[in-house]
Amino acid sequence: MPNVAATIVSRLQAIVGDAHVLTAPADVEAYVNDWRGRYRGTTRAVVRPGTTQQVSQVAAACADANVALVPQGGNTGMCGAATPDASGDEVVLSLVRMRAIRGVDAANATITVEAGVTLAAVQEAAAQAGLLFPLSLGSEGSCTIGGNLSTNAGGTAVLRYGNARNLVLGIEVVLADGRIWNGLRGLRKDNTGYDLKQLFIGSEGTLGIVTAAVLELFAAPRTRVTALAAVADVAHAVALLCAMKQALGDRLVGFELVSGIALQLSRKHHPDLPDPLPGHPWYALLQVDDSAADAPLAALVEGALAEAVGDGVAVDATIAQSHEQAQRLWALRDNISEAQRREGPNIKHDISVPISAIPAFVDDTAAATADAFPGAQLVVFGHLGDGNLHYNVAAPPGVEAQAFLARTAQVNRLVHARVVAAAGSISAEHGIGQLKRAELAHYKPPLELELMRRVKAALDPHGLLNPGKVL
Ligand code: FAD
Ligand code: 2HG
Ligand code: ZN
Repeated sequence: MPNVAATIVSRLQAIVGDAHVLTAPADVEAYVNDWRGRYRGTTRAVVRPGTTQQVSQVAAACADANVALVPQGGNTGMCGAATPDASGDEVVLSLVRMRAIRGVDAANATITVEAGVTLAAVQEAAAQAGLLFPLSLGSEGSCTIGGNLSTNAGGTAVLRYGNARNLVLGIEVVLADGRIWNGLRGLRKDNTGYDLKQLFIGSEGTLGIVTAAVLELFAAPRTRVTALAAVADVAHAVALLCAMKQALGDRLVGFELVSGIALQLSRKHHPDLPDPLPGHPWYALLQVDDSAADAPLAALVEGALAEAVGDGVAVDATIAQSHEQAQRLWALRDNISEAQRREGPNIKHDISVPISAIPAFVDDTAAATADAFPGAQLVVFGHLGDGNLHYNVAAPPGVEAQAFLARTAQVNRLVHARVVAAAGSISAEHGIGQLKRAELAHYKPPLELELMRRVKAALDPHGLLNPGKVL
């Protein structure tokens, strides 16, 4: 009898067609590396099914052959969660061909999309229907809805609309054994037992393969104000956040914190971008939306910011005068990640603590980092409105990046110990993947880990879905 694992490639070819099973090194190259260039694996094959039925048959064939699957969307993740291991035994299951928008129900304010649709394409389809899909990330042109749900992505509008999991009404999932669970319900209220979809959301491809989802849409903003404020320190940024929430209510959609260092790094790699309030240590970028076309939003925001400056909460502020100016302010913020990548490797911490604890966390961690790793460069920015900071640490000038990366475990411990002391989370939005597995095992209470393992065993008893990730 032929070895089933050895014949898996031909079985996959029979399911999806030869053209959609990639095995040549040049063809699989883009699927075995991660966006940050931190992980590299090898794969038996990359299979690219075009329908849910094909995903189901692929999963069943792999289960039969005891071959592990690594689901992958846009491959923009930050934790190596979509990269196969080095064994060459795993199959990468790319969902990028599943790009159909199955339908928009305007009266129900929902859109049903397949897993491989990019986030930008969902936003665009919602806009064409006169509605808004509010999830928004710097990677939105390439990341996919399957990846967004599987990482429970956050982004820059969580303050108003919540994380990805808050925007999902239903999902379709292929289970480890190939069965299809059609949970594509468009209901806002459904208390018929456990909310199973939420188990799959944020599970990083370890519990099931998301093939489609029903997403919630919202009234489109007709008036938008984008503003940049300079503040003296993080405590003042938090005070400004509180003042803006009070003044603007839920019209405040995003409130991003950017250190002066992070902003200048972004400009270093995009010198065409503006520097409207030069020379400050910290900035807050605000987005304020109203669904009414004639809302006096600009006057409201201007008044609130003027009061904040008058009260000494902010040092200075500027409001974008056009859509183009607003986009350029957002580009300053959104390009930080890419600018840091161009600078070379860095040690990322994607953390959350209660918003009230952020100023002390930032001060204390900066002092401790300077003590333990003199000259280490801190690039701190993120979603202050959600209590989520990207606390990235890069090598001191003159120190070879790889030599500094060898100290990752110590740097992680320094930062994460302070996160946990502040009752925070070591992964606010990027997930665990392979990057933070050891940290998860170290910090999660044993009972939570045990419950997670039991869920994993129930849904993937043979450990064939994205092994070596999360747990
Ligand atoms: P991938 O990277 O392909 O996969 C990510 C994980 O999901 C892996 O575990 C993979 O196995 C799993 N997966 C993918 N598709 C499926 C599926 N259909 N079924 C089951 N599992 C699946 N993230 C944020 O949260 N907030 C941000 O603001 C943000 N900004 C970013 C900015 C930049 C410039 C970049 C490069 C990344 C950013 N990210 C951000 C990280 C990343 O874009 C998100 O995690 C995104 O949700 C990943 O989507 P993807 O399609 O690229 O998934
Ligand atoms: C962002 O908010 C992303 O820009 C990426 O989550 C953060 O690169 C990072 O550390
Ligand atoms: Zn982020």
